[in-house]
Amino acid sequence: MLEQLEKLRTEALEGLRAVADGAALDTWQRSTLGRRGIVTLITRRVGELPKESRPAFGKRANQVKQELTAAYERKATAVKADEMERQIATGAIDVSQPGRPRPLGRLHPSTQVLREICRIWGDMGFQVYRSRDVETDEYNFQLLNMPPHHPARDMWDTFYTTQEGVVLRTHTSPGQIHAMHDYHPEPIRVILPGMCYRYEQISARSEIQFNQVEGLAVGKNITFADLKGTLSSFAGRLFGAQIQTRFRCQHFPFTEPSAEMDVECILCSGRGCNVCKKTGWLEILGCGMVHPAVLRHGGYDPAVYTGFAFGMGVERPAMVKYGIKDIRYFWSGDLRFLEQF
Ligand code: FA5
Repeated sequence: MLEQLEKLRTEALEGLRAVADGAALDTWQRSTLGRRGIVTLITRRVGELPKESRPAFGKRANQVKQELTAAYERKATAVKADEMERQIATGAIDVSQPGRPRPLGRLHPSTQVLREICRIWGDMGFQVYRSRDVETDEYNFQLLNMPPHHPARDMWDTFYTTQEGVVLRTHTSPGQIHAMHDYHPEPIRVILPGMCYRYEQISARSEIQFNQVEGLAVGKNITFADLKGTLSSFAGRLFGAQIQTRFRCQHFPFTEPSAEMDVECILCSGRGCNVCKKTGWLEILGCGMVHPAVLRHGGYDPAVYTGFAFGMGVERPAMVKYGIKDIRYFWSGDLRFLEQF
């Protein structure tokens, strides 16, 4: 049987030498080294030999198998290279054609603008403070000067959970109280970015989930002029120094006095469109001086400390910045929209 093995080896190597293309190579591989190939078949017959001859035969059969496998691999590389050269020569592969670009993932436009907003506030000396998405009624409302049944709660259409007193935060303002508890009695200058949730009528400018960036400064002698100057400076950095802004009176239970800041609608250059409700202005944030009751809830004495706070959307400024006409694009998952950023 050993002679048979040697003969088989010589014939297999000769056969391999004659192989000229991929198809013939596959056939050779199957008939020689495959599960039903001759090498496998002869190795299985080892049991027919006398016991004392079996180890020598087994050893040699392994050597032959390894030798043929190595020869096959060398041949496969050579055949592949030959075939490639033939294809190039006959023009089947156009090596001058530019490669196809691989599609790359990218950051969501909200994330891009959120990061830019955080970077600007960082440059202006504000630290990022992370607060929670799931809040208690106490922090989302009561400590912000809205006791149970207070009518001002209607300003935020709230998602309540099945757990009593637990809500999805409707704004990032409850983070103000967490920050005050953590920083007390030090002065504070923080921003609080995060997702907010409201049971809203969805429209071109309102979504049920959106990002906000809250800001809070607490210290001694902080005035409304500081608030106006800081926010105007921020708007200039985000939209460009030429952007027009305006402050309007507003009411928030947790600030007194309160205001809203609008920026000129870039989409219609102030002429009036659906997004700005024909006013030429887009509201991007609410703000005001921290209410004395809120300072007290945070542990700060309002006779000594004052502060300002603001809460801005992220998607609305992004709409202004990039000329996006409908907020619903943000969470639509439409790649034609996302790939533009
Ligand atoms: C508030 O949420 C207040 N907490 C802001 C505040 C903070 C006032 C601190 C005073 C002091 P308002 O509901 O107006 O206010 O929302 C603030 C900003 O979030 C809006 O100007 C807007 O840019 C964005 N926003 C509000 N609702 C939506 C919505 N449904 N879809 C997208 N953006 C929204």
